[in-house]
This record gives sequence, structure tokens and C-alpha cells, in this order.
Amino acid sequence: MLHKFFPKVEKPIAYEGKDSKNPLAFKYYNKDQKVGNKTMAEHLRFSVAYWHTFKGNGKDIFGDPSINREWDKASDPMDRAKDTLEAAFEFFQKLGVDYYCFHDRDIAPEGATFAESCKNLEIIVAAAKELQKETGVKLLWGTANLFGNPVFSQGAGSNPNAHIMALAAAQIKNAIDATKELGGENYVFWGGREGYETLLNTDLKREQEQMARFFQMAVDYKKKIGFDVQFLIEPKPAEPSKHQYDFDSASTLYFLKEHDLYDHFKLNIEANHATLAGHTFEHELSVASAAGKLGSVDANRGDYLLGWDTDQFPTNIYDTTLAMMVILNQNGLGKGGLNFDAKVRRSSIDPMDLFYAHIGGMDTFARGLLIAHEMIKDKAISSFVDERYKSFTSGIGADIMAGKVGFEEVEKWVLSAGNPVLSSGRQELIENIINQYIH
Ligand code: XLS
Ligand code: NI
Ligand code: NI
Repeated sequence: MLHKFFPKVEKPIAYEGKDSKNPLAFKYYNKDQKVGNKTMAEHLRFSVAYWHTFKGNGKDIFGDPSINREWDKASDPMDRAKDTLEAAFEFFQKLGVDYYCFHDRDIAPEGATFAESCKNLEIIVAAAKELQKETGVKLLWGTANLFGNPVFSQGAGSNPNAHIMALAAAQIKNAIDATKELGGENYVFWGGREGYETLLNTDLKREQEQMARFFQMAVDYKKKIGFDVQFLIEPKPAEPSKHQYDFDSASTLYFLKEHDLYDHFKLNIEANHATLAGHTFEHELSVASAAGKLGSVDANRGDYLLGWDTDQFPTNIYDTTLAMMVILNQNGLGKGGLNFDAKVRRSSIDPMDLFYAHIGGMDTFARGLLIAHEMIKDKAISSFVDERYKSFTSGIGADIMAGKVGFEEVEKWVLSAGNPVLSSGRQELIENIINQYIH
């Protein structure tokens, strides 16, 4: 086992059960425990986000970096990248997660030219490949950072300058190559700058057509190189753009349909992005899942009082229970997983906080999984839903849905049927039942 950057954690975090007082132990997440026909690890497929966990330094728009990491000290950027990689794999092993995710520019530094950046990436990818082999940790998804470099300040795929759009495409090509080299199971597109600041200077239709071409080129390329990877789009309504084109699940799915891209993408749903869009997490998961398009999840949470992407670790069991209901009801995430796109707070400067944060997030989802599994097994909620729509399973309801009757036949039926009998929606009772399962 790697042992250098986290000296205080001497052995992998173990499951000790809910009565344990050990802060460095799982209380609910028990990797090999079967829940239904899969182990917890198979259900949850946890992943660590490279950018927040190893590159996050506490910098915010009002303040300088507050966090100094041991692995971020070397003077040469490539040495820092190699140290960071080693720290990352040590962390994955000690935490006991099977997956990680990165942006190209998290794992390797940007060079003075595009060619230099590509070379840097290639070198670090080779080192990452070795560490994956050594530790058994796998890549859940790769992606390209097309928002940090000021060249992308007016967008990447949607940039009004064709040279910059081409540069973004070339960068994605390299990020897809890196993902392939590392056996990544998914590739994510998150377009933080694919949107607008003002409509006064923006041709919204043209920019979306450019985005469609951008995605189509990516689809063509993955086919060309024979890479069986799942493409995912991660919706977010705004931030850093004022308006992002992939606003939420519904608008992203519509965009894909409109531009003949529907079959080539699924969605990566982030909890905090859902709430920023004015939805709940389970709403976004449900919309994606109903379309057969829920591919993966960025597991985090926002803050009820702050209106931006605070990217906190998930701690709310109610939310993870409802999320796991959606995931279990669609039989899991397939190639996707639960990626902690979450960061410790600016004042959590101790590397141990990274362990506490992830342990908490993993336990919160493990509890959600256990509760959701029980509720589904007992049909605790689905029995109410089935009952609610029962009138569509026979008689006039079935005839309407089967297309056997139209307005005229329906009118005739209504005239003979008397007044409808109302029944209760039972919301409060269902809420009580959920709480009972949680307790
Ligand atoms: C930012 C996004 C980003 C994506 C990957 O808000 O969540 O981190 O997950 O580019
Ligand atoms: Ni995300
Ligand atoms: Ni986010």
C-alpha cells in the first residue's frame, strides 16, 4: 500500500458498524455486504473527484488559498503533478474506493503551448496507468477543462471564434484519448462557459448549432477509435455563465433530440446543479431516469441559504434515500457511479478532513441505499402509486390509453358514468412511512 502523504492513516478505512465511535471507520458502508443481489460497492460505485480533493486549495473569490498540501510543494509543475498523483492513489487505496474522475488539467499542468499541454498530459497518463495497475483503482470518467483558461472566456464549443472552437475540440480529442488509455468507463461534457453573459451580443441559435457539431465530432471520433465509452452531459443552469445551454435534464434532452444526438448521450446529474436549476435532486434524477438517460451522478449538496454551487459533501439521509430509490428502480447506474464532486470547506485545512468528508458521504449514501432497498422490497411507496393510477388499468382508463376511444366516445361515457369519486393523495401518510424507514 502507498504510504507517504497521509501518514496518520495507517490502514484502509474499515467498516465498524453504526455503534463505532471511531471517526476513521465506516458506520454503514460495508463494501462486500449484499443488498439484494449486489454488494454495496457494486451498487454505489463511489468515485473521488481529483479536482476538489487534490487540487482544491480553499481559494474563493474573496480570499487567497487557505490550504497547503504536502503534495503541492515541488517547484516544478510536473513534479507537483507526479506527487499529486501519488497522493491521490494513496488516498483512493486508504479510503477504499474503486473509482476516480479527473479533468485533463487537474492531473497534468497546462503548458506554454497546446502541444506542450498535450505532452504533459501524456506523461502523467502513463504514470496514472501504472498506479491504476498497482492499486486496482479505475477511472469512472475523464473530462476536459474548457473553462479555466481565459481563452475560453466566451465559450469553448460555442465560442464565436472558430479558432477557439477548434482548439477546444482538439483538447477534447486528447482528453478522450487519455480516458481511453486509462480504460475510463465514461466521458463527461460539462460546459460551464457554454452559454451566455448577455443576449445582446449572442446568437443563441447559432451557438447551439455549434455545440451540436462539437458533440457530433466527439461521437464520430469515439467511433473512429473504437472506444466503447459512455458519453455523459452534465446539466447546470448557470455559473460561471449567466445562462448555460445545458440548463437541466429536460432542456439537455430536448437539445439532444433536436440535433439528432439523442442516442449517443446519457446524463450525469449533480445534486447541487439540480437545486440551482430550481429543482430537487430527485426531480432531476427522475426526469433523466424516466427517459432512460440517467447515466451517472455527481454526489454532493448545496446550501439552503447560498445560491451557488457550494459543492458540499452529502450528509442528508433523506436526499440520498430518495436518490437511491430512483437509482434502484432503474436497476443501477450501469457504467456510471456516484462521484463526489464535493470539496471540504475553506477552513478544513487538515488532510484528515478529506477522509472525514468522504467517509461521511459514503455512509450517507450507504444508509440511503439500505433504506431505499427496504422500502422498495416492501412496496412501501409503490403500493400507493399503483393504487393512485388503478383506474387506468381497466375500463375507460385503459381504453383511453390504448387509443381505443376519442373525445366523442369519452363524452358518451362521461354522460352515463355519474360524478367521479375522489380519493386522497395520502402525501402526509407517505411522508410518515419514509420517516419510519429512516428511523
Ligand atoms: C462544475 C461541475 C464540474 C463537472 C466536471 O460545477 O460540477 O465539476 O462535474 O467538469
Ligand atoms: Ni459536477
Ligand atoms: Ni458542479
